[in-house]
Amino acid sequence: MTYLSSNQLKQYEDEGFVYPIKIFSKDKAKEIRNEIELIEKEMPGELDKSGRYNAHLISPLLDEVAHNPKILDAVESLIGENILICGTTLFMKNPNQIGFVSYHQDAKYIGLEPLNWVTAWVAITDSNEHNGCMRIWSGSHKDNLKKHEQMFNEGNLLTRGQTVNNIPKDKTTPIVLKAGQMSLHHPKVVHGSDLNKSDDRRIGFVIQSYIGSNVKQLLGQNSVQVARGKDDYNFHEKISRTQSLMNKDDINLKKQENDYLQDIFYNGSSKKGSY
Ligand SMILES: O=C(O)CCC(=O)C(=O)O
Repeated sequence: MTYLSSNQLKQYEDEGFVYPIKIFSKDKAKEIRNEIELIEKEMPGELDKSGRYNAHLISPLLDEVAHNPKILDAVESLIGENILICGTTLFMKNPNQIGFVSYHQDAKYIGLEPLNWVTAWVAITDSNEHNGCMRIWSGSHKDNLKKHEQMFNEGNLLTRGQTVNNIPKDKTTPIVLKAGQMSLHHPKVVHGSDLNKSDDRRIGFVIQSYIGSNVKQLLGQNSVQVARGKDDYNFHEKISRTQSLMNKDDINLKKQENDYLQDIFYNGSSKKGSY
């Protein structure tokens, strides 16, 4: 059992994130990286742009991470025992490429309410200041949602370049993780990341997000997998877990899910008037 300790719960409450939490070994992380890179080799483009969403639907090792009991124990400490997986994202930054994430709050554009949900950022490679680890503005989850501008800057890994301006950089914490460790962050905490200045890739597999079964999608449609407990609310369509690596039916399912997501990201804001 790896439920969060009282110190970890306090860190989450005070700062809006908790880390580092060890989930699996460095060797396991390498195995996962190899599977991601095999998909990239066999299916060029499959994990690019919007293809980076929901890779757990075609990768058995990423599926295993999303359902990892250690992660679920920690998540249960924050959102309760009925846990749904409502999507995942691969945040990959290659060396010698412009790639950053503008500062934003997930709750601003994801459409999941109430905010009984949490995002898990799992390091598949080491993640540090040199290769552009995530940085989080400590305590910012206690404020209201902030104004975001849409800035379509080259290299921004966010679909619509959602940006909170004037971030006090000195109040941000670099979330330094070893491969196999994770952080958990609050829906309202402001976070982003800088360029990868190293000569290797930086890969984060992000379960975005784990939601309590009482959480609705207000901007469109999400499908979910029940990761733990039960779903008495039935707000979302259920989808099955991957059958095998790069299985044809799973690839189609991933595409369907990513089409739903595009609708949330591109049309959702007008429904809610978020920007
Ligand atoms: O991987 C990154 O650099 C940022 C990730 C992020 O924005 C998120 O996990 O919500």
